[in-house]
Amino acid sequence: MNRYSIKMRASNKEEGHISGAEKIIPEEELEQYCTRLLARALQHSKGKPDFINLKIEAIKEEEILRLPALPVTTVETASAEEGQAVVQDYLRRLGLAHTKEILSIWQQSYAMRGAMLLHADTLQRLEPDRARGIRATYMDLETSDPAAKTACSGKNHFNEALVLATKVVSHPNIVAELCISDDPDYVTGYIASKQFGYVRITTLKEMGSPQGGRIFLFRGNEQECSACIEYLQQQKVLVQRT
Ligand code: PML
Ligand code: MG
Repeated sequence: MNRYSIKMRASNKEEGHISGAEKIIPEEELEQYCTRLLARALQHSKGKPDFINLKIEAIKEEEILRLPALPVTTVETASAEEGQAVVQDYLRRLGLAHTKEILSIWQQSYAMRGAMLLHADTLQRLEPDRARGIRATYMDLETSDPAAKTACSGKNHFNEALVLATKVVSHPNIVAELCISDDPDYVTGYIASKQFGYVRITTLKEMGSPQGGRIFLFRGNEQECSACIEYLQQQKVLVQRT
């Protein structure tokens, strides 16, 4: 089956980045998804875009890696403080020593477009471009469920994050991913790892805060780091939910 990757990004002069989304879909669905992503770009609550980019690339079936979605659990928390303590506890359980420092470095990712790639033990930052960060891309949920397809016209934070986290933590050198949304009204975040799966934390920041970002925690040598960045940015992945 011929597949295509479609990526949409929209921006305007006042806000900068407004919205972005991506899909990997069969050729016969290409037209309808272009329309949906365009609608999504035009209807975002952040404002009207003055620039919309739709990038479409053909993908060969043999280039695609299929991964089962991480198992999902939820921890209910009542405050940002409680949520951060849960993250710290999971980092400890993953065998990391510098849990407090990692939480504090996480805040530096809030100003970045992509994610921070941080050495889990030395706390060295590993992104080649620190302002841009690492953008995990070329991934989608493989589904035949029509409801999931319709949902594409609006953002589904959870589905999109589960796909990204599954791709990211499936790499052998990634120990965990931490994420807080930058959407002011979305306070659920997560810590994902091979060991504990995708752990949703219901309150991880204050309501109304536009501060959010991602850290990928890496363990390995320089060569493994280059291979990991290549995987995060180039490997085509379809995530399957059972
Ligand atoms: C984002 O805004 O893209 C991050 C979404 C985090 C989703 C957390 C969840 O609902 O599980
Ligand atoms: Mg956002």
